[in-house]
Amino acid sequence: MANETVFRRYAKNPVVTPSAVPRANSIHNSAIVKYGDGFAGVFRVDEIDFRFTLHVGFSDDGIHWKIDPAALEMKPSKPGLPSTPRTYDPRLTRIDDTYYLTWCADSPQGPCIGLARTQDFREFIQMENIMPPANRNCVIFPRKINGSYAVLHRPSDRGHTPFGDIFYSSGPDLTHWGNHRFVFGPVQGWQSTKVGPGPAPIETPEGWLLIYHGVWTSCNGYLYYAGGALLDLDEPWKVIARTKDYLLGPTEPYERVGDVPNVVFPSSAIVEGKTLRLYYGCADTCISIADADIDEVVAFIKERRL
Ligand code: BMA
Repeated sequence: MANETVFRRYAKNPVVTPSAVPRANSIHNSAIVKYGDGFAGVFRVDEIDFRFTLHVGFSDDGIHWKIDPAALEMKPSKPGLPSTPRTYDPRLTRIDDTYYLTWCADSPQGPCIGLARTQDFREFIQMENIMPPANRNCVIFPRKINGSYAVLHRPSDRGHTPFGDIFYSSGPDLTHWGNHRFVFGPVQGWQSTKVGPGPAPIETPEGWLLIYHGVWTSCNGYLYYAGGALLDLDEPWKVIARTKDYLLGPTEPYERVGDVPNVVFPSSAIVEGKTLRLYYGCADTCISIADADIDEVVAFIKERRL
């Protein structure tokens, strides 16, 4: 049974399951944006040989998807860029007419953050990695802030990372990053082990709306929840409000049962009118959606703040 939340789950969840890609063992934490008259996505696929690959998909309605059975191959912007053998947890951000893809790339030195750009979801140009190891989550803001590109990210370790704070960094050109600021870290309860940024922050009159994941450690392992925060528009490392109650937690069978049980992993948000549609990975196995009125999400964060 669903618990109290401003999000309403889609009745036919999950909307994307491993049957969408022939070689998929699972398909989950994925990046979806509005594109043309419909939607485009970069999907995380854990294949049946346990390679982790990214696959491009298109959809007219955001629910029914045609996903490329072949893994995405990127074109390097210059020679000598780090190779990306194992790729997962993509995020997409549109800035002007370009979509920027970030993802976690396992390397011998630990997980780091890759970056590519595309305008048509057919050609992806790989750029310099955004973050060195160890870092496992990174998303770009949808516009420059005070003249600089800006990201939220989560320094990590090589393993399952029993800690984790969200940091802000900015830079002039998507290659050189600095001005690192702590944004927020774990606090008691469902977000007591680690936190990490989810979809690209959404600009609202009340601040940047960030949906993030928070992790709790039970005697049986990690449980993943979706929380919300409002960050200052000009200085996004300043937290205006942050949820004490989670926005969405693993309560449905498809969120509780899968390769990794009890995981709700928010990775994309689409705003159309007043509706915020959240795409989230479920139990590291499939993808679901939940809708909310964006004003109600903002009000929830302010009312149920820590
Ligand atoms: C995190 C990431 C996610 C995954 C989650 C739960 O560390 O690797 O991709 O959904 O663990 O297994």
